[in-house]
Amino acid sequence: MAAASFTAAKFLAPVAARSGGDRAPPLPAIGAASARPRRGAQQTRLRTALAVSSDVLAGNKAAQAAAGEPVVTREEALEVYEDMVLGRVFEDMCAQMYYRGKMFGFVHLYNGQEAVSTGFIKLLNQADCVVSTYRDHVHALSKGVPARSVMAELFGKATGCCRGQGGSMHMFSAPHNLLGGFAFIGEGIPVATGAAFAAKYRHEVLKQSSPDGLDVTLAFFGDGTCNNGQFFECLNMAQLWKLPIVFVVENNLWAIGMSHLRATSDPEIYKKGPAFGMPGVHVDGMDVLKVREVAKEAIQRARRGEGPTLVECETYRFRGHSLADPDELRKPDEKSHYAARDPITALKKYIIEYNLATESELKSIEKKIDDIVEEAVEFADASPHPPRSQLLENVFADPKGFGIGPDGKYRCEDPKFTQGTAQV
Ligand SMILES: Cc1ncc(C[n+]2csc(CCOP(=O)(O)OP(=O)(O)O)c2C)c(N)n1
Ligand SMILES: [Mg+2]
Repeated sequence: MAAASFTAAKFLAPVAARSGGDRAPPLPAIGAASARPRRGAQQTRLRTALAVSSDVLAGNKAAQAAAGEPVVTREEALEVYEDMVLGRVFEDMCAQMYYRGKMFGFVHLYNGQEAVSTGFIKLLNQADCVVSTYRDHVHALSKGVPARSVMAELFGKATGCCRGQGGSMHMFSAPHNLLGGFAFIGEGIPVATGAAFAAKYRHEVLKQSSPDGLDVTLAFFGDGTCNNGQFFECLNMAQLWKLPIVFVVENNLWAIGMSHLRATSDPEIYKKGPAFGMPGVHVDGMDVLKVREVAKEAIQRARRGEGPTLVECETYRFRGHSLADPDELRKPDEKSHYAARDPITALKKYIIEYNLATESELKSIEKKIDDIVEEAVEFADASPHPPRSQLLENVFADPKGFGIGPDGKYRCEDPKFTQGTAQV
């Protein structure tokens, strides 16, 4: 059975019980494994995948916890803590820099959602791929792109990971297999599906992948994006071809100012996995250790060649949609409900309770991160702007096209170019 490696099926409390939104959705009476054979459908086409609950710490893990044993080692806990603190401090610094006029365009911060990025991406190998959205800085950091390259990119500087051509919504780094932030919602999902197809091709046809198994791709996107056709098309292809991909939905309950519960006919996104024959899993996205357990299982399934998994992480953003959003639509009690579940505070508590590290050890991690982020700002600020000749680079595939003149020089190098008088 496709979902056999996930723990037993156990259903969530109805979504209506969640905080957020202003309309209770009709409660779906659909059991996860309830997909009935359509008339004439063959037995072999029956869906066998299960939608499973987030409670992955049940069973062995619960026994471990009951016996007073932590579910992570000290090294793992500290790595995870450091990455989450890096994400938070970096984003807070971005807010400061944005309001000081150091960044241009829209900037979407990730505060509150760190458990998802860290819980998944820190389990990847270098050769594995990440595809993100416009809320992409922290995914880049978790994948190992240096903070100074991300900050310089945000400042539009030549030393940024895209040499200043991408900006906030388009982080990309080939050496880290970060295949991009994408500003159009859903746009990254086919790219991720293609990357997963390439990994399968390398493994099965070219016999090129590592002995561990297939390289895995993680596609991150939001709840609002799950009502977009590309999501459904890619779920279909990924399952049809058993691609090594994990679809990670960061369900923060809102798509700009649209409540997920108002916009979605069945708000339990994870149940859409079994509709395509893959496991769908819901996890508490404010608990990094739970996310990590689910992520481990989904990534291993993909690596073993067992195909895709859809994981819905219930999370929350602590700031407005972007730094230009006054965030007046979400109710204060909803915000405070999730603020009280801050994933970094929760992990800190866990680390101390289980004696994985002392308060002062965590403080020194926080200090180290403060220094890294300070240095990133200094580096970005001191870096040069991209040269004018870079303006049309990567815009035109045809070197004889609009961007480059017959003399082989970029047309933008013509001093008359910006005056609109250059011959093109
Ligand atoms: C194809 C497309 N349509 C509309 C938009 C405008 N838009 C920008 S963000 C957004 C909401 C996305 O919400 P969600 O997927 O939940 O992600 P979140 O911002 O919550 O991380 C929309 C509709 C867009 N970027 N792309
Ligand atoms: Mg959302």
